[in-house]
Amino acid sequence: MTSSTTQPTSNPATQDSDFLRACRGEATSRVPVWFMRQAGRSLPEYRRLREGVAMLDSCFRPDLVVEITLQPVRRHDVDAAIFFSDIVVPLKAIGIDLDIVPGTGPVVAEPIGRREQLERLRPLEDGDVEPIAAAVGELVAELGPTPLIGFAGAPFTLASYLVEGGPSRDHRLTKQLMHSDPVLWHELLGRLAVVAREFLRVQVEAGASAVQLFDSWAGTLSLADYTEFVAPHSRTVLEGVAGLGVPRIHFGVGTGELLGTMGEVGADVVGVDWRVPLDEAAQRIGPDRAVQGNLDPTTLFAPTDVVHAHAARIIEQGRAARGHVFNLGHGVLPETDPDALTRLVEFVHGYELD
Ligand code: 1CP
Repeated sequence: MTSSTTQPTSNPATQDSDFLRACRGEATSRVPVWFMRQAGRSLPEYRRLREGVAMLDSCFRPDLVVEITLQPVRRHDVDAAIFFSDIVVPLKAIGIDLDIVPGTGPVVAEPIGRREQLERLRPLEDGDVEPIAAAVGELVAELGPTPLIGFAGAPFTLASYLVEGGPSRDHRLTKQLMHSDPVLWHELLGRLAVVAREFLRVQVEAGASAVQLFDSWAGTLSLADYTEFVAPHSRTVLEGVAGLGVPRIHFGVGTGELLGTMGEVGADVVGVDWRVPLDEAAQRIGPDRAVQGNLDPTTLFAPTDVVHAHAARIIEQGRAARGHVFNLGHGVLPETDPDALTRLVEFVHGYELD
């Protein structure tokens, strides 16, 4: 990570927070913890606030974004906030006709598969996402020393929604395009990389003090395909924000075979799902990077003592890494009891590190 003068959240208390210290591989007095999808449907206060407001509309309303982002911080005492938005927000902002359909996810009106459609993917400009920058600015003021994580979808995961037209189990059309027209594929991912990089830059310049690149579906690829068709573009995003001086977290699901490469494309922290123990993950990632993870989100449906036994194991395994940010291995499931999350935060914070 390079240090920088352009990062406005140089609040010393934020910079000294356990979360940012762990991301940088520095010692912490307790293990920092936050949860992917900590804002959202597991919280009754979220469901109330979202009543009658479409998901994408809520993402462009700073008042709602600020309140929804703060809800899990107040309730669970997590060590970081994650900006409430969605990976498709920057695509919507450059004019792609898409919606987030309740119970389904992002749905694209006219999926992309031909060269002449690429023109629609123009670069993101600051004016496209003014409400996002405004919300980040308000949030950073409200959060005080608690860091705000900005995020973007990685080129491959964004391409999957654009090419398939919506969520996909096997990513068949995406891989078909990748293998049958590599030139078009690289142009598509190159454009998406610029959109993702700019979306991260806007959030950091408005005050986010870390970023996470979500390549949720990269785990569907072999290491060879990931390395050839995806890694160069994720590198464009992550190296493109290196100069902003904030830690960069790189996360995907089912990425056991990809962990080393996902670190090498410009990550300071590699997110690990529950399939690979963190000590093994640290071996694969190498000594220069921290890890984040990795409780199976379904474990939260087990009795409290079982959840805590898994959390203790994860904390011990995480000690093999340069730094460890406790998290789930993927997002909070909507049916999760929020009190189980609050208890888990208490347990992680109370865990004695000797
Ligand atoms: O109305 C609703 O509540 C819709 C559910 C919802 C929510 C709460 C969606 C639709 N997106 C979000 C917010 C969201 N999306 C956040 C919020 C911040 C937080 O974590 O608290 C984040 C980080 C995302 C990122 C996101 N969106 C990812 C990457 C993370 C992951 O879970 O892998 C992905 C893949 C999406 C696409 C998406 N958006 C929504 C859904 C249901 C999906 C997944 C659909 C699918 O299975 O393909």
